[in-house]
Amino acid sequence: DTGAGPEALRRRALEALTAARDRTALLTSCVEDGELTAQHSPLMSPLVWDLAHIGNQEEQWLWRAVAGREALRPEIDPLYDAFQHPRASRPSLPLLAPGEARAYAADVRTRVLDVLESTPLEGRPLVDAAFAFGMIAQHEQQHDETMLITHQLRKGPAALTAPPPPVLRSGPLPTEVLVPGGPFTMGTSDEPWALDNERPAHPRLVPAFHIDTTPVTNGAYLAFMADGGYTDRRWWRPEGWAQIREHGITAPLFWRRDGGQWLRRRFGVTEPVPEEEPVLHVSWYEADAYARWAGRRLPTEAEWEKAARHDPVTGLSRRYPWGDADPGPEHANLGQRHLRPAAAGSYPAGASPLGVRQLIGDVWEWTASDFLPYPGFAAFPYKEYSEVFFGPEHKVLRGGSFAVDPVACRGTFRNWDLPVRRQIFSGFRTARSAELD
Ligand code: AVJ
Ligand code: FE
Repeated sequence: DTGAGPEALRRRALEALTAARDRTALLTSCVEDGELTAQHSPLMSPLVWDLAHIGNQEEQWLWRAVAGREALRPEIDPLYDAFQHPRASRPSLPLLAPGEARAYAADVRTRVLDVLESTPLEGRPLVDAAFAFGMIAQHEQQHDETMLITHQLRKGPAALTAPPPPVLRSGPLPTEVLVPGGPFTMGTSDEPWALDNERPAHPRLVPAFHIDTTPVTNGAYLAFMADGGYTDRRWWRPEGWAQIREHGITAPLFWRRDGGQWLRRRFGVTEPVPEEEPVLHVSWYEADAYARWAGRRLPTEAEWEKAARHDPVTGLSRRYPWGDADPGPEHANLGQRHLRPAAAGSYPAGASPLGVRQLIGDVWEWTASDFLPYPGFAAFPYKEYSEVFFGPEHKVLRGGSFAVDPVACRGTFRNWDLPVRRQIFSGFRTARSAELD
């Protein structure tokens, strides 16, 4: 059964929940329990908070809201409410200990799988069940990316290893691609697991523009650094200039100069910065400054999505750059299979109709755009997922990183963060308007 019938929905939900839990188990078992309660960075929660928060959200949405059952641990809800406790304060909360957190998440999961077997997946009184299972699987995978960021910030020897991405390259590529002007369909109204901020589908007029064929590489970024990029105020927004001055920032996060060369530390291993890889761990301000130095700019969110989804032959928007098929290992570097981005120009099978590469996977891509609702937006199922973050203080990132699972990544998926953030798996590509030709 590969269609959209109830059995296929059920199977997809089971697979997505199971894959997420396998990843969570790996991320929370590859270090000693003592490290789960430690604060590896004030920017992040202790790993044991993510673990119990995953279980608590699952309890709230699937056990309570979908199944209509009585709360299992209502007294811990406030501890795991992200809005009540900023990340830096979470280590000092009376959190469930690692063993308790594991047992709680496992207990919720056992109950939820019973619910999945016995619940009609069509519309339910409180929340649509088919959507809720997908939302919770995505939520866990999002926290699995968050936990991988915590692992990257953690000191000490490697706890996680993975093979490097395959070398999947073909001939020389043009540096940029022209995307013709005209309307395209942005967002979605029919992707079943799309979150509220991706909805609804709506027309957008996007004038012609050029966009980089691949994300900006470490090699290109090193040229910006060598040209005094971090010491020339001309390239920087005032807030970005203030940040690099205050914190003495002269390179992407996790980079260190050793004699004549730049090294970077990744998951406990230090190595020379590979020039052909997309640059990673840069803030929106660094991406914006690089683009200005290069005589270009960041793409808007609409430009990014048009480059990723618009098929100029049919005029329709695809689910992914390569078409409507779910992401396979030949299309994109996703799912923590490899703990690094692939060389720029990789994944020819994942190219867009116009030949833009690596839009999905590898690195999150900063866009020029503020995180704002689409026309017709309706918060669903809760205001705290997206709505409370709308506004000029958050910038949109697109495309997903090597750390994102396919279930939480699509051509329409929108991520957001503060423009100063650089511990996330963030890179970028640049663009320019075509009317300046
Ligand atoms: C969409 C990645 C910004 O991690 O803050 C997790 C996802 N929302 N739990 C975040 C999320 C609630 C969210 N981002
Ligand atoms: Fe969460």
